Amino acid sequence: MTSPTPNATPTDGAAAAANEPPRYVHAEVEPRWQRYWDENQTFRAVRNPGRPKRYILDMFPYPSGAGLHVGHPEGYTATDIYARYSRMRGIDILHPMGWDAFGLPAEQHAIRTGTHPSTTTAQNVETFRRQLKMLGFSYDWSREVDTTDPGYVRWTQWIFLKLFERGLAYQDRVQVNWCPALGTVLANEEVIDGKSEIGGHPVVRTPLRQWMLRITAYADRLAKDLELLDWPEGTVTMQKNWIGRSEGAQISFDVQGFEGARIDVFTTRPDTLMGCTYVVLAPEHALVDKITGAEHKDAVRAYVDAAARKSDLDRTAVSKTKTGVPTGAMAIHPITGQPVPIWVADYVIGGYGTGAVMAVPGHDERDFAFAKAFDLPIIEVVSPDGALHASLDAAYVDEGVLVRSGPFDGLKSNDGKRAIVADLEKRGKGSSKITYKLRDWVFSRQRYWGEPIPIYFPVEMKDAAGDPRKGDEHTIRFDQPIAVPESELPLRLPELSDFRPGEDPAGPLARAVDWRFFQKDGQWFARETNTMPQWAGSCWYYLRFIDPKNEAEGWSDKAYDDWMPVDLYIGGGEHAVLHLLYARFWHKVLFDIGRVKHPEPFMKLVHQGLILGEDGEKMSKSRGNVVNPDDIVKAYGADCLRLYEMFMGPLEAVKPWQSAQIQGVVRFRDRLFSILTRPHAAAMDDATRRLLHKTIKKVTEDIEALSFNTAISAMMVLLNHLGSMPEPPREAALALTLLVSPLAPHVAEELWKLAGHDRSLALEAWPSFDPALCVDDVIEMAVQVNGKVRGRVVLPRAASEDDAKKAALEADGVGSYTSGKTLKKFIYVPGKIINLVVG
Ligand code: ANZ
Repeated sequence: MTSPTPNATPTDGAAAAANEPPRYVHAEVEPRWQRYWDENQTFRAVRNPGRPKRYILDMFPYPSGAGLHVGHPEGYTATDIYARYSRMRGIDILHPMGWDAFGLPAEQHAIRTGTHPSTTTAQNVETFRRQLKMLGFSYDWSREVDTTDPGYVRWTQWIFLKLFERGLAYQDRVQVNWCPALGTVLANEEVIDGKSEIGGHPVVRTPLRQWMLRITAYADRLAKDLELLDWPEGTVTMQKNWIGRSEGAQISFDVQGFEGARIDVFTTRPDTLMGCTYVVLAPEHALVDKITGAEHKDAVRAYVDAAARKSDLDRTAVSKTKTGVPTGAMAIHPITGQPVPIWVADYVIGGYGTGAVMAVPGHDERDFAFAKAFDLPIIEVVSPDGALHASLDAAYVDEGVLVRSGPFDGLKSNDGKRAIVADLEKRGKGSSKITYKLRDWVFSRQRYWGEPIPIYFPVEMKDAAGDPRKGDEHTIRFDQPIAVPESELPLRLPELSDFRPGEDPAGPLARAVDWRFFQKDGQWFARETNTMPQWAGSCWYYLRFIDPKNEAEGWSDKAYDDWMPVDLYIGGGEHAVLHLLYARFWHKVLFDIGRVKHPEPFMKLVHQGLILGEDGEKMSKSRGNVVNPDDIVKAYGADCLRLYEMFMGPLEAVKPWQSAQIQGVVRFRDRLFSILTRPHAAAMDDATRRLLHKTIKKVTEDIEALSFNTAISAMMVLLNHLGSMPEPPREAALALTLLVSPLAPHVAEELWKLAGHDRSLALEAWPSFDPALCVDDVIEMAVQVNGKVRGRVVLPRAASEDDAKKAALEADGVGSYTSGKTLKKFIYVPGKIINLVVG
């Protein structure tokens, strides 16, 4: 199903008539090929039995009002090169694109202008699609997905119901960052110094009913399965740190004089237990009130109030001055039975471990600083070498040998941990334990432009004849959530004309009373008015791409077997933690219910480096250093933008935009066109053949390694060589056209056509190389001085006389026979004789 390749427009007709190569006019050539690819569906993803496949995925964009910026095409060009190259290797390719289109900006625009977010989103999508098509990416556009499309939302909601059925979606009252101005809860990352990241509005901490996802149930697998992945080391580490798995022990301290009151602490260092000289409770710990002595009550209460206003990050910084107050109560050391004082201090966090610690100032930096500040005893119980030290200048935090630890003296830390935990177990005072920093995921947002959560609740009317839509008094039984039946999905958003959040934390959907309340068999019900966070849609879009039109299920098993898992995933490092963690979590839940067959979705991951402005600073409107891809394409063409962004440096590197360097790739593109459209020679000389095969090898290996800048350099070298010939050999010209086509597809298609082909080169076979021709043809030769062999050199078989002379004079062992003498004669027979005649 291929139509003949498109003809050039009359702009270059005159040149053609004069029998000269047509001038290259990117503004005419590029759209012409883009239309051709579209009309011929050149890049439709088709699975051919028996062929290998590659699923090559970009992190799909949020279609913002600003349009594409030059950071987008960086990663998108990289995946496109890999996809185009792989197709030519005879591999079936799935390379899709879509829109992560729910989000706050569209909603805020709606609030400002009254335009419905779906209208704004559609306009922005239109712009993004036009811009991406203008760059010539080989997406299968028939698979485009939009997370706001009801046909997509339906399956996002379906997955939510699976989570709900399994107890992985639940409600809780949680302390949240409530931003009244934005009318929504914000993630900790979205709050900076008590203000919203977007807009700088005040944020307060308040408890609110929320939907939570139990990601902590998957903490262990999320940490462990990182091993299966070919991901950047930094990203793996960040995921690990976010999950924060700690192995240690939970230890119980009784409280003197309080029958049944027990303080549980979590520690990673049970080997230091004999050095515990006090216990600390977090200000929010449940026991604080109960055990605080009368004379300490006022101070403790004031301290607890002050702590509630600080962020966890401020509280736990190692460098921060330690603050705290004594409770007056004493804890009983579980092994020695000695009393140790109980303090309240905000360096202990309520939400981590048990919210209490056994303080060991000898071996923990924070405890050390605290003990110094409040003059508490510091005891060395772990020594690097087992020797005793009279005092410590600083906490010794490494492991070592136990000292001053009674029956455990002399044990190495590891054995000490085991022995102490075993002893505690016998006493019923402790056991080994694993904790995670990962918290459950707050999954509800109090805003309009998101997926409705498909849940409703019974409504109790005060007066049986009342109508909750009219505001008659009623109680919503949030404790009795009911799933919307799957057959009723998608649950669509109500039409609203006012998107303002308002003061009601239930969100704007609460105002759509006809949507919210409904009656069934005489009973009133109320829909959930929270919506899902923007993360939801991007948690599973890679699965929709494999089967985007399926109306019976989110994706079929057949489509799954055809395309999953994702073989290469490229996107920004800003998604190193949350998006990837959330998507992996959903994938594992889908694995457990049998809907996916691999434990992990994204096998290989690469982050493209940030492109900075010309001034070396992050691009931003306010700095005025933003480069608009539209301008670059207009001035130089899409191929040059693609080539330039790949030539800037390694894909992963952070690099500044440099306008001057664009000229370099423009020259390369123009020379490609002018040199390769010269008359072709039928024969190819040996040197050209060798260089060609070496170039094919290098470009092939570089593209496999995603090292595009070096691939371009290699092609430049070959082009220079061909440029030195009035008639470059046809075989070399065609091979270079194919090699450059993944990077600069428009000029390559045009060259291919001008060379007499009538089909796109996108499905041509990738050039192959003969390894034998890629080995440098070198030879070892003896170096004679006045007829006697004095050394050896390794030279290309056809080395020039100058090169041979230079190498011979520098050869090991030759210098002592030539120094201080003059070279009278140099005899060189390539491959046979080198003789230096000196005197
Ligand atoms: C005694 C001890 C002795 C500790 C020692 C460390 C060194 P990670 O690795 O982060 O899990 N800790 C426990 N719960 C805490 C909380 N809610 N807020 C602040 N700190 C808390 O660290 C676990 C260690 O952090 C625990 O081990 C505890 O201090 C502290 F030489 O217990 B350790």
